[in-house]
Amino acid sequence: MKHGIYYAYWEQEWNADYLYYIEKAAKIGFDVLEIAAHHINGYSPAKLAGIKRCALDNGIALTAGIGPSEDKNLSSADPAVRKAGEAFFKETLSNIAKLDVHTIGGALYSYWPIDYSKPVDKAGDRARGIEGIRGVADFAADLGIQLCLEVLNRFENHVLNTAAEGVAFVEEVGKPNVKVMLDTFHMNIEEDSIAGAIRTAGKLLGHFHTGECNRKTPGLGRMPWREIGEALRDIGYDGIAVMEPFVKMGGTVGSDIKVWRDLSGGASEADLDEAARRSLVFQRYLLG
Ligand SMILES: [Mn+2]
Repeated sequence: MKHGIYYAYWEQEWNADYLYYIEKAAKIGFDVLEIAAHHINGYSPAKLAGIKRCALDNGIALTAGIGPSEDKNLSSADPAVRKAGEAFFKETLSNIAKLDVHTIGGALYSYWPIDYSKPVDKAGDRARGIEGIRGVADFAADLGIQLCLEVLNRFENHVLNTAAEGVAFVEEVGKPNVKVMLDTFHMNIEEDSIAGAIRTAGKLLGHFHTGECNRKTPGLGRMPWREIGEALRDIGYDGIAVMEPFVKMGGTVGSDIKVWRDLSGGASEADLDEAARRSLVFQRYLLG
């Protein structure tokens, strides 16, 4: 298993200098840095090439995360929005391919953050989401990219809340490069058994996010890491475990993630680096 971290641990805005975080992740000892795909369509070819080169030079593989905005939602009831979503995905996939990214995860089948002030049509969104993902899956496959559909808790999405729902969705899509993605933070809210959910995903598990129940770095809370490690070994998971901690208030990241207190204990950037390093040691030991 390879181990990574999501850059937004250190950031309060989604747009960031990825060169800086590639070097930081490498120095701490990570194999992988996960970046947000939201802004890269505005990057020049030279900037994309520079990021790819920096990752290569630092021995870091990149993965991408995304929560499409509401106007690019593949499951929208509005055909024009679905069309915009497909165009957005094709452009984004082409650009992340230039970064040598082979895994993109998140609420690809929907949008994020969800606006629950509007009525929810779970069955309709699910059906349109399946068609939408099917419509971009071959395009992604041609670029060597797997689409990992993240199962989210009820407060952030309504289409996929459990591993079983993720598996049923992915099986209905029926494309080999479309996989289930699980995240311990969301599983803690929705699953009867966290290990059971991992076993339910089984061979369809394509990407894995880690974090404590309150999104602190793995090892600081009460998540059953030993049980999680056993389940990942049972299913023969040999993908990437990306820790996705959020511990600082502020900015768009703080408000989108709903961080309303400083969970870092007033940590400096150096303290955050050290906490990530300790968590990486812990995660390698328990997950493998
Ligand atoms: Mn996640």
